[in-house]
Amino acid sequence: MKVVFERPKSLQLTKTHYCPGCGHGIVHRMVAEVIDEFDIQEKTIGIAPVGCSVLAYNYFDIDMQQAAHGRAPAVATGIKRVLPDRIVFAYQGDGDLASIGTAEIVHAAGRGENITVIFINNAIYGMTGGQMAPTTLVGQKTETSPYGRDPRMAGYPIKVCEMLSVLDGPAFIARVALTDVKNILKAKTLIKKAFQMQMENRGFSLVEVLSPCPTNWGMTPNDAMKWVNDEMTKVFPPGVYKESREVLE
Ligand SMILES: Cc1ncc(C[n+]2csc(CCOP(=O)(O)OP(=O)(O)O)c2C)c(N)n1
Ligand code: SF4
Repeated sequence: MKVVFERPKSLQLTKTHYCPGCGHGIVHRMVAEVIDEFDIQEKTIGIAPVGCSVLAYNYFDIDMQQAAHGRAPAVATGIKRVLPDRIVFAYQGDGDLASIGTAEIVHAAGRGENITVIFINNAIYGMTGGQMAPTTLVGQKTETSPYGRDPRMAGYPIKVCEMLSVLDGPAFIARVALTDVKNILKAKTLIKKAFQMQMENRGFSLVEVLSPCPTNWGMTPNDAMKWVNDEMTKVFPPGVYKESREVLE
């Protein structure tokens, strides 16, 4: 019988702890497929974050390093500088990247570190019970904003791609939404491009993935996908925000 669907070899043969309909599992698979397609399993090092994807080191079949809260870009920087022939990526949620580690990501991008960051924006702190994140939409109800995020009290969502793309350091900054098969395939293309940028020594690359958290949004997986499409993309428009930067000798 012809095999039409296989587990990427860069993913461990194990069950994940993710909730049904969560975006983390989809993105893990795409990252693993990219690693397989570039045939870099033996030389890729991933940095696991805090948050729901903290156990990423149990799911990828590659070398992994755990970073403290928000520090994944700094850990990735250190590893890449010591081992420049490796492909190094950080995998971070929005609480990890846009709140706890704001300084780390801005400075790694500004330095143009030759690393790749996969940034999962689900507009909420997933692991710790659904508190408001820097990416929570105005009006969005969370555990800590039960009447909806009020910008007079809590400010406005932080737009990471827009913010980083004005810096000179990044080579590739893009955002995509996990809303349907077409966009999931697009996410894979952008993740592959981000890895390729690093392999060509172009410097910092980041792909932001708008991703559902049905559990903390209190929605079914289908409604959560629809909410990403209908609400999140209005505030965080998908697209390529930056693609440039010459290779420094
Ligand atoms: C300095 C600090 N702040 C906050 C926490 C608690 N904490 C651990 S994981 C996490 C949530 C991370 O959420 P996110 O990065 O959005 O990932 P998700 O779970 O949504 O995938 C928080 C708040 C902590 N341990 N230390
Ligand atoms: S709480 Fe949200 S982010 Fe965490 S595993 Fe469940 S759906 Fe995914």
